[in-house]
Amino acid sequence: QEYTLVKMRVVQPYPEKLKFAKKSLKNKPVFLVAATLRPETMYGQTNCWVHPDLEYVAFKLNDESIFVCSERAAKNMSYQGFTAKNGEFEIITKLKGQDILGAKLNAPLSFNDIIYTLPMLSIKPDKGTGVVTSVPSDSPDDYAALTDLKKKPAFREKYNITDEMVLPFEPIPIIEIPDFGNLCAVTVYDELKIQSQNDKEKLQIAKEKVYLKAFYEGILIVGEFKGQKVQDVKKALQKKLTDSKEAVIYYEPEKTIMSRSG
Ligand code: ZZB
Repeated sequence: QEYTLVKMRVVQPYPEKLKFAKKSLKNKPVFLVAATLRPETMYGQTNCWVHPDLEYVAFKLNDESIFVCSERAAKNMSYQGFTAKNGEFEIITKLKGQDILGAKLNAPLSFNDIIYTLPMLSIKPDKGTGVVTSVPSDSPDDYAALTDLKKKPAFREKYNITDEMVLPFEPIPIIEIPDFGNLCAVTVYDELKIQSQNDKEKLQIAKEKVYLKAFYEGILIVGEFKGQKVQDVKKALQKKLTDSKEAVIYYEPEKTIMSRSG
């Protein structure tokens, strides 16, 4: 499986736990890296998700910048030429998702200059990097999780998330899809009467409803490829992001192969 790894730069002031590692960071840029299949949606990023209870690592790349992601993903990256020595990666510090919640980020292409790192409880530890970028206009999971945080002050408090990190951020219309309008995730969320990010079955149906339709019939309504079909610009946007070093290509081994080899 090929993903686009979007580099979301951590902006000062760093979270306490990253400051601790500052000596070894030597002002090198630190990125939370999110695996996505939808590079064409990056205009609509409103926040980044991490799981509060999952473990993440900060490790050094061969260009000395720092990536934060799951240890499993770091290991995969070390076999894909990201680090100085094949199969090896130098962990600067281990972190819990909790430790990076609230971190300020600058994300490529996003219409928001600054977005925040927020908690999502449905993040799968064994997929991608464990860091997920949030596009609530086009991803039902993201819209559900953002709506949960907006609706439930107690949920924000539990994770020390302030109002300013959540309340100003609305889904941004970026792709027009026939029958679904320009906020397809909001459309299906309402249609299926989804209640929260824990509504697993409905969210699965919601995703299936929009996925193929977005790919084959979606039209970008923003950015330099405005007016073009999603299927025609996906590759071009991936290339734009990798050429500008705001993203890299990352491969995930098939799970069946992983389990066969132990
Ligand atoms: C931006 C985005 C915009 C995404 C969208 C989806 C959608 P798939 O197809 O099942 O492989 N993702 C990545 N890693 C994780 C994880 N560890 N746990 C939970 N979710 C994760 O799903 C790939 C997508 O799942 C990725 O693409 C990422 O969210 C999320 F408009 O990135 B996506 C209808 C979906 N729309």
